[in-house]
Amino acid sequence: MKKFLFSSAMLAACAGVMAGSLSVAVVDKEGQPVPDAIVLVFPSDKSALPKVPLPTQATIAQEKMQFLPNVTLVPVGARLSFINNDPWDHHVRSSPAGMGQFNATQAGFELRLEGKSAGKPSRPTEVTLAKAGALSATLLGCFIHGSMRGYVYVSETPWAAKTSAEGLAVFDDLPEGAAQVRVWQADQLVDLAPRPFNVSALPGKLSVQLGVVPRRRRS
Ligand SMILES: [Cu+2]
Repeated sequence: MKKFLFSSAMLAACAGVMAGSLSVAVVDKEGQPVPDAIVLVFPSDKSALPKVPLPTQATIAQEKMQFLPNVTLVPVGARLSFINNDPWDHHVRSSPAGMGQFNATQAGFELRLEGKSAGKPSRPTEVTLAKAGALSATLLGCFIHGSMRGYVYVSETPWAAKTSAEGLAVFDDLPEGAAQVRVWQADQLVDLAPRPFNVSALPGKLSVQLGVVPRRRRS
């Protein structure tokens, strides 16, 4: 029996870092779930990586005067592809969004995107977010259409997720031990304090409340 236990421990050690799960619920000032918030986890144990890495390529469409998706989450070094599906031109610019440590350190970009001609496929325009080692949120706007707003969050940690329609971000394979949890949301201009969380074998739950009620997006 003792021998068996010893073997299991050895197997676990061979399989790598012990993992735990964490579900983060983001709610607004009024307690309502917040979709499209970015949840970032910084485990102290950095020897493991998520099973599913963040996508290194993302496409942002311009459709009916909106950026789709409205919030894009990518890792440092990711390529962004812009596709204008509107029949008119968009002149997309990026600029820093938010305040404090979530401020952008990303070099800005400006793209002139021709309107889509009938019967022809849209031509994508690419941008690489090469700036390393920085947390940043970039506001996307359009010089021509002032109401257009979109966001790109470039994550420095591989443990990052966008909240679902229910305001949830779920991490299934976090390294066990101490971690810091941060939340970014476009309308939350004052950075929220990082939340310490101890990841264990038991499923963890954390609720983070914004100090604002985000503007509801047009849809
Ligand atoms: Cu535009």
